[in-house]
Amino acid sequence: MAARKRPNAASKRSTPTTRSATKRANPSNSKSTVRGSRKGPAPDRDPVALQKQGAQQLAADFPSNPNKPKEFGPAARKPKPGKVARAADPSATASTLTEGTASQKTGAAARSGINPTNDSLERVRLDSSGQALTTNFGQPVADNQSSLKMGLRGPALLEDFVLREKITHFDHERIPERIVHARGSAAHGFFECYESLAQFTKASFLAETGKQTPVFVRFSTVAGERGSTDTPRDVRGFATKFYTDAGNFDIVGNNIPVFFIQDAMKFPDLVHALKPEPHNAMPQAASAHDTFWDFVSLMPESAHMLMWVMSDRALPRSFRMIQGFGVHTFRLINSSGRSRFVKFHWTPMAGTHSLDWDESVKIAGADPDFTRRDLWESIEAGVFPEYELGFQIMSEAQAEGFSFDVLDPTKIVPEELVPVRPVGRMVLNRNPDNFFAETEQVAFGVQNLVPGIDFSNDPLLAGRIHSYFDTQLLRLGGPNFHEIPINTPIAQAHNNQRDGMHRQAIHRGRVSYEPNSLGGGSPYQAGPEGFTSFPEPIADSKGRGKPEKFADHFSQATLFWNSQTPFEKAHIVRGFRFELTKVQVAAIRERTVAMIRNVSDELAAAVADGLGITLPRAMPRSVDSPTPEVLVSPALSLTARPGNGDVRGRRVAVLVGPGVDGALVEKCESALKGAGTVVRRVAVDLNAVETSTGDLLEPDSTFETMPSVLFDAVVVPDGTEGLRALGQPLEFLRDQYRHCKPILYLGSGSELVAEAGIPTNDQSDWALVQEIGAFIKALGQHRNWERATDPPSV
Ligand code: HDE
Repeated sequence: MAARKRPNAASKRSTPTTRSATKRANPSNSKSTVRGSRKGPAPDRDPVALQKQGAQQLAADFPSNPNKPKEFGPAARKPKPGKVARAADPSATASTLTEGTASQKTGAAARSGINPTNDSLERVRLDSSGQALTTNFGQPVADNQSSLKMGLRGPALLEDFVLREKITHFDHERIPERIVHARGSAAHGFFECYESLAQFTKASFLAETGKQTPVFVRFSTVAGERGSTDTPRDVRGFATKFYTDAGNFDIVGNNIPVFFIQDAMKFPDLVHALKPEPHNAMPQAASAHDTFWDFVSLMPESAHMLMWVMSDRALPRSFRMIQGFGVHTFRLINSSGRSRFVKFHWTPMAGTHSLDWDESVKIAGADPDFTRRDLWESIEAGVFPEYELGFQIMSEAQAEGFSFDVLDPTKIVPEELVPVRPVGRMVLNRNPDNFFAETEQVAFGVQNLVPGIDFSNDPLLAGRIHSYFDTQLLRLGGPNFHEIPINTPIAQAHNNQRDGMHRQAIHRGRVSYEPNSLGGGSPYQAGPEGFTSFPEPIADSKGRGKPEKFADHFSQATLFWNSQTPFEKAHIVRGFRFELTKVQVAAIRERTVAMIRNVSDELAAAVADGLGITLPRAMPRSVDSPTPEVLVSPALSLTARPGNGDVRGRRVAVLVGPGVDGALVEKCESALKGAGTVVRRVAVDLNAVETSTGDLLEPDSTFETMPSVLFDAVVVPDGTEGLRALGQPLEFLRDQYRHCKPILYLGSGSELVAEAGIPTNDQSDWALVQEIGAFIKALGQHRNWERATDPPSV
C-alpha cells in the first residue's frame, strides 16, 4: 500500500507541525518514530505516534504470557490473577484517536475501567411528562389520530412511516412466555446480613453485619399461562436475584422444599404431563387431570412432593406468607477453601397462611389477580413483605451419615436434624415501574453464583444449570439478555464477549481476546479473587442411573403426613380426593391410591373412601424404607410459623344496609384502620345507606363486585335487619364461616349471622366474636381451621 494519509479527524485533535505531518506521510518514518528515533517528531506531540508507542510499550511489557506455565498440573488448581500493564498514554488502548471528539450524541470518551450499563436502573427510567409525542427515532408526530390517506375518503398510503412504525412495534410487543412459572409478580427490595458468615463462606454479601444488598424477587405459579389465575392449587416460585458487589447471585427456589423428580432427564416429561393436555389445551393452571396423575403415579419419587402440593402449602393467602426454599443442596466455601453443604430457607415474618380450596376456586372468578394485587397494594401501602433467610449448614461427613441422600431433591433435611440458622432478612419495599421491562424480562438462573457458593452434585440441579441460561436465549431474543437493565449486575462486568443481537455496550479498543498485551492484559483473569469451583475429588466410572439411597420414595412423605395437624391432614385428603375425582381414568385413580398407601394407610383409606373405591394393595416399593432419624417434624406444619400476629394489609368487610348503626360502624372502622387493616363497607349497591339515626353512610363496594372471598374477615354491625332475607349478604356470611374466617357480630347483627345458619352459640369458636379487640386478635391468627367439617355444614 502506498503512503498513508493522516485521518482528517485526527488532525482536529491537535495542530500537527508540518514536519510531523510530512513524516507521517512516510510509513517508514512513522515506524522509526515509534522506536523513538531521533529523526522522528516528538512523541508527545503526535497522537498517532503516541498511540503506536503506547501499543509498542504495552506489547513489550509482555515478552511472554506469564500465566501460561500455570495452566498445567497442580499449579492450575490455584489460578493466578492475570498480568496488567498500564499504557503511558490512554490512546494506546483506544478504538480511535478521535474518541475525544464529543458531540451531543457521542458524549465523552469511555471512562477508564467503567461499564456504564452496570449502573442503577435510574439510567433507563423514562418519564414523558410534558413531552410531545414522537416516533421511536424522535421525530415529532403531528397527528396521532388518523393514518395518511389520499383524500379523506381515499386509500391509506404506504409511505405513512408513522403508522407503520406504530403498528409494527405493536405487532412485536409479545415475547415467548416462560415455559413454566409464566405467571408472576415481582418487587424490589434489599437483603441485610445479620452477622459475618466468613467462617462458612467468602460470599461478600454475607461478610459484614448490617451489609445491605439490593434484590429483585419474582413470585410465580408454575403450571398456568401468563394470563392465568393467581389461585390454582400449585407450587409457588420464589426467585431472588441478589445484586451483590461480587456479581449477581440468584436463589431460584419454590415455596415447597422438595421436587417431583430426581433427575433433570424427567423434567420435560413432568411439565408435559402437568401442562394443559396437548390435544385440547385443557385444563388451564390445574394439575387435576389425567396426564399429570398418570405420570406422577408411575414416578413414585413424586410422592413426597405430592403431599406438599395436596396440602394448603399450594394455596397461599399471599406471597407475603410463603416460605421459600432453594430445594437443592448447595455448598458454602470459605476463604480457606473448606466446603460445607447448605440448604437455603426463606421464612415470612407474616407467618405461613393459606386459603381454603373452595375459596381459591371462587377467588379465581372474583379476582384472578388476587396475589398480584395483594403484593402490589401491600407495598404501595407501606406494608413491606419481609422474610428471614436461614441456612441449614452441614459437613459432607455429617450428610454422608443420613439415612437419605442430600443430593436427592425429593428429600428435605429435617430441621430437627440440622437446625436452620438465621443469616439475614429481606424487605421488599418498592414496586417495579414497568411490568414488562422488569418483571417479564428478568432472567433468573441457578447458574448465577458468586465466590463462596457452589453447586452440589444434585442431578436435578445439574440440568437447571443449563436450562435457565438456555431458555433466556429464546425468550429474550439472544445472548445479550444480561444487558437488559433489570438483569445487569451492579458489580462491574468486563469481558471479551462481543456482538450478538441487541448489543448495548460500546466496547472501547481493538482488543477482544485474552491473553493480550495490546490491551495491557485487561480485562485480566481474577485468580484467587474470582469464582473457583470446589475441587471435589471424584473417582468413578461414567454411566447413567441413580444412587441406592434415592430409591426410598416414601419415608419422608410419611414424615410429612405424620407432622401435620388434624385439620391439615383433612385438607390433604380433600386435595387428593378433588384431584383424583377429576381424573377420568379409574386405573390412574387406583394406581395413585396404591402409591399413597406407602405413605399412610390412614391417608389412602380416606382418599379411597372419597373416591368410592376399595383400598387397593400398596404399590411395590423400590426398596424397604430405611429407619428415619426423625419421625415427626413439627416444623413441617403450616401452624409452626403463625407469624407475628400483624394484621396490616388484611382486608375486612363491614356489611352495611338501611338502619345500620353508623356510629358503631365508624368506631369499628377506626379501630381496624388503626391496626393497619384495609376496611371496605360492603352494601347491596353504591347508594348511600341511611343509618339508624338518619345519617347517610357511603358504601365502598358491593356484594356483587367484592364477594366474601376477597376479605379476610367480616364485621356485622348492629342494625343489619335491612340485609336479612337477601341472598347476597347471607351467602357472604356463609362463605366467611365456611372459609373459617373471623366474624365480628354486634347487637342485632347476630340475627343476620344466625339466619345464615352460623352457630352463634359455639363457645369453642374463638373466631366468632363480639368484641373488636378479640376480632383483631383473631384476624392476626388468620383462620379457625378447626371449625370446618367435611362436607361443610354451612
Ligand atoms: Fe425451574 N425453570 N426448572 N425449577 N423454575 C424455569 O426458567 C427447569 C425447578 C423455578 O421467576 C424456566 O426463566 C428445569 C426446581 C422458578 O423467572 C426454565 C428443572 C425449582 C422459576 C426452568 C427445573 C424451580 C423457574 C422457565 C429441572 C425449585 C421462575 C423460564 C431440571 C428449586 C423464575 C425461566 C422466574 C423457571 C427449568 C426445576 C424453580 C425452563 C430444567 C427444582 C422459581 O429454565
